[in-house]
Amino acid sequence: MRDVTDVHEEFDGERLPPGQHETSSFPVLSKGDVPSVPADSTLDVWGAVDDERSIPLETLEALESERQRQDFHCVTGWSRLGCIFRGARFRTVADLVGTSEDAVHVLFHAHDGYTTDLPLRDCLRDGVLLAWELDGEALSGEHGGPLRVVTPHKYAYKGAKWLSGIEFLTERKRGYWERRGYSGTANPWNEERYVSDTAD
Ligand SMILES: Nc1nc2c(c(=O)[nH]1)N[C@H]1C(S)=C(S)[C@@H](COP(=O)(O)O)O[C@H]1N2
Ligand SMILES: [Mo]
Repeated sequence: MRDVTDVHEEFDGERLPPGQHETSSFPVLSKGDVPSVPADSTLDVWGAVDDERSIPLETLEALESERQRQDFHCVTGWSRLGCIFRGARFRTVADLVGTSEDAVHVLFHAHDGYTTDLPLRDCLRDGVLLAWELDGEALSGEHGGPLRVVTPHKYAYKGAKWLSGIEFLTERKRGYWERRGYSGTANPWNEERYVSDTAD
């Protein structure tokens, strides 16, 4: 198992980022109800890629996967330390479709209409997983099953639950919360919560 709970060292911070408190439960935070995700759903990948694809979830789960220990920081102030996720790395999927030379940004799409965006380089890190397992069990619906993104180096709104698509972009498009004033960069150790905290 890969342990990425040391990611705070890269940002010269403590394991618990400033202004966060630790919770042992795993709260659920969604903008609406849990959407129904069809059993035969696919992960659609399009935009600035060589090979646009609709990947059946069972194909995705047959790719090389990894178990990781990660911390999870919600922008509203709670952190759950030491979550064990299993999933495929974002990078594995990027390699599968081949990213165009001018791809610089990514917009994640979800079955509840949620979107969130990140620079491509932030998505290619080891810790960014398309996850289907949490703490040894299939990811529950409320936590984003069957497939969600986790981004341990960012506030958790960067991790789309009920992932339906990945759009590769040549320039930034903003996601759901990013259009409503949340930080584009979302670094928990710099407390980049709202746009006024950051450059963008
Ligand atoms: N599709 C979707 N993904 C989402 C959200 C959402 O509303 N819809 N909320 C985000 C927010 S703000 C957080 S903190 C985490 C919460 O994940 P959890 O409910 O598993 O704790 O999911 C993120 N991903
Ligand atoms: Mo959040």
